[in-house]
Amino acid sequence: MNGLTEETITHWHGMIVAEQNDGGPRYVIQPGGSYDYAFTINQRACLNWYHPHPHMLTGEQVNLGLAGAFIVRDSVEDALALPYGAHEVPLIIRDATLDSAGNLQYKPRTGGFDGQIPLVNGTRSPYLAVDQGLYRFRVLNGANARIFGLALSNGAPFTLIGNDGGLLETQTNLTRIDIAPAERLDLLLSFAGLSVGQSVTLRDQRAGWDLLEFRVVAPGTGSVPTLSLPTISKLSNPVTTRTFSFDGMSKINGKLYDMNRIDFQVPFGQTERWRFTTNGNAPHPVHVHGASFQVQSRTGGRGQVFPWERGWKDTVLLADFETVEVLIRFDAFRGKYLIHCHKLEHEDMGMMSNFEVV
Ligand SMILES: [Cu+2]
Repeated sequence: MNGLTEETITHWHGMIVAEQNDGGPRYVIQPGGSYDYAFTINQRACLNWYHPHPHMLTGEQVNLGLAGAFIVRDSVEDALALPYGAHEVPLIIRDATLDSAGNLQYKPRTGGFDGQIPLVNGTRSPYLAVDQGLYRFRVLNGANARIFGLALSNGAPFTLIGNDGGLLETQTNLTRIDIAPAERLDLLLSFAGLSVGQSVTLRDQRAGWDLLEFRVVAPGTGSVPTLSLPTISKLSNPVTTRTFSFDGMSKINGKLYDMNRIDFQVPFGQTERWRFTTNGNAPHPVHVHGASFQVQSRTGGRGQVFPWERGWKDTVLLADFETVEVLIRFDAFRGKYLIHCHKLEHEDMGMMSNFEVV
């Protein structure tokens, strides 16, 4: 039910659902109205999230707090006996600006909202009391536009085991991970190397921010295990290549979003290569509805595919001077879906395109 004084609709980011349940802008609910969703969850275990998707109002509504995460589980993941309960912690990281009364204040900029302070799970200057054991952190960048450069204050590595579309094939120790809006991470971290009474801080090395202090308050045991992670079938042999140029701050392939225009059709079940390019005004986190994709290459700019970009993704970061290629196949539902920039201010200005799986 829409209790706002403006239109809204909820999109289930990362969920593979039919068009009627995807919550795109063509399905907005008027104030006082309601919408019935009903869908079966049939996909890999992963961390997904939900947020509004009304045309031109997404940035404001997400920034003022209408978003959250949810976890999908399956038997493959269960078999790994990963940390759970108090040792599995979702971390929704975003930035915010507060007014003099301490309320969230949305001040959009065409280059993307630039908040003055970080929030983790909606909390300012947070800490988490931990024991010396092993933890699983389910991380979501829930910011409108900010990229976070995650690192620990003591230089210790995280163990990356998953991302947007669930578990990766291999675990990787990394001392820094850059995460763009809408991207997710599945991280293992043991505090066994710290004494009770010590602490370590999760930091954002891009802004120089402290994000979350881990205070070790109790003894515990548990080091990072060597996991037998699932294999991922690779998409291959694309039938066609489509190029999407993210132009300026509001256009894809030179066009502003038009809710009533379908820009292209994609045959159901066909593997395609989608090439994302930009001629400036990036970074653009590119998000696709209706299917996950596999990142193949990044040329120019940072010039590599990072460990957190392997496996299944629904959002990939495109920076200036970069071309990113992915393979994608829509094999769950026919219907109308979206590709757009997930810098929400770009999305709201029209950097979005409708397509139809036929
Ligand atoms: Cu953009």
